[in-house]
Amino acid sequence: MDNLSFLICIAYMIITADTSPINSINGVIINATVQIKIANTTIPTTSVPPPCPRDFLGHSTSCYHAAHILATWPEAAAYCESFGAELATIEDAQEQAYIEQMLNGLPHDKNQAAFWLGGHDILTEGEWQWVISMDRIIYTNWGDGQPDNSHTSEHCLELSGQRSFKWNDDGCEDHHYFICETGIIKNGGSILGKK
Ligand SMILES: [Ca+2]
Ligand SMILES: [Ca+2]
Ligand SMILES: [Ca+2]
Repeated sequence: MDNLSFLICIAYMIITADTSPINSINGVIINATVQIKIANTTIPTTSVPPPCPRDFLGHSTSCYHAAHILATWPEAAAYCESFGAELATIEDAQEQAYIEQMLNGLPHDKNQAAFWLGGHDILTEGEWQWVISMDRIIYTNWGDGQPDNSHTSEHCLELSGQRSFKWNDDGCEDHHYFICETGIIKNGGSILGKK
């Protein structure tokens, strides 16, 4: 490289350097982040999403799949289990918010659609539990007036698009979309966060 080329190269590196944030003490630059462009390619610095099975989206330690299939609640549960997953469990407000965000990014008719979750009160009316773990449901996000056990026959839990994704109890034999959940994939292929 001749001297002229060398100077042009140095000038290019200075021009393309992103030196913020910069802290300066007595003229000495510290804590400067420098991003050098190589052949118009910027080295990616974004975080990597959690590793999930194909067609699942990751958040925290779980992966989710919103199935664009209409099924009864038992059919939906069986479908999820066939992929090593379960009907989704929403256990806190953060998980609820993530699932709402995910559904808003999908092409379902969200004003009409409902999505089965893994909750039910089949065993004892009014005692809601998650189907796989059998844990009592602690966090809830019921819509106004729900659960109402309409016609004394609503024992399965859905996210209701008509209710801005709040929860509703519905008849388990109704046909809705559904959400499957499974743990993220650890190195070696095993599932983290699930029994
Ligand atoms: Ca969950
Ligand atoms: Ca019920
Ligand atoms: Ca209801």
